[in-house]
Amino acid sequence: MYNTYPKQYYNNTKIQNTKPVLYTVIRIKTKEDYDMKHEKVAFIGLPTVGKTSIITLLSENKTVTNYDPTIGINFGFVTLGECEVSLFDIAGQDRFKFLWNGFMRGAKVIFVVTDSTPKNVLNTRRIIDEFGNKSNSMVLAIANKQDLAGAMKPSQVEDLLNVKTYGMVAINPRKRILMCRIVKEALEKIMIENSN
Ligand SMILES: Nc1nc2c(ncn2[C@@H]2O[C@H](COP(=O)(O)OP(=O)(O)OP(=O)(O)O)[C@@H](O)[C@H]2O)c(=O)[nH]1
Ligand SMILES: [Mg+2]
Repeated sequence: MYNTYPKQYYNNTKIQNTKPVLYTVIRIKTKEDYDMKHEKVAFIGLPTVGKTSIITLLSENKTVTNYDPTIGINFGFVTLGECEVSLFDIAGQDRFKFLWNGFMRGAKVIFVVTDSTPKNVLNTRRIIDEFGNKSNSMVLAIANKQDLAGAMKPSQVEDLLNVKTYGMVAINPRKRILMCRIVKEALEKIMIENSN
């Protein structure tokens, strides 16, 4: 998973972290790449809700323990069946909101992530109103941090957000399979809808 805005650059100090970005851009395609379908999925939501944790779990099968705010965006990839899915995790901080529309463009599915606290869910509702309705993508929600005391149940979050909502614990490695299944089923549903 590669951050396009290396923190070293952002802090105006030494640039050390640009190689992985180039690697992503000029990656030589293999025959298998051409045989595969490619789809884009984006994750948006307020800071600290767990977007980076989710794409790290999906793409690297690792859990995130520290909070390292995303600067700009992170990319990740996961192969689900015959499909290589590129995962775009867009920084939640207000100063990066100008990026959201651009990076969501072309995404088949947009996951709006919340940390399942009542306050965050209500603020997430505003995000859906502002960004979700503009796009042609399928919009789904992730009620993350289900392990924390006081977390709203996914069904309660769904009632407030008015979009299909899945519970998640992005710091639990055993939840990776569930998260893969959620993404795969969403993409399959879109494919079926588009073929009708
Ligand atoms: N308890 C708990 N903590 C979690 C969970 N998912 C993520 N976290 C923690 O929440 C913190 C923030 O997670 P991130 O994934 O960095 O949050 P983010 O949404 O990417 O935040 P920004 O990059 O600022 O937009 C980290 O310390 C994670 O370890 C979860 O399901 N349960
Ligand atoms: Mg992040």
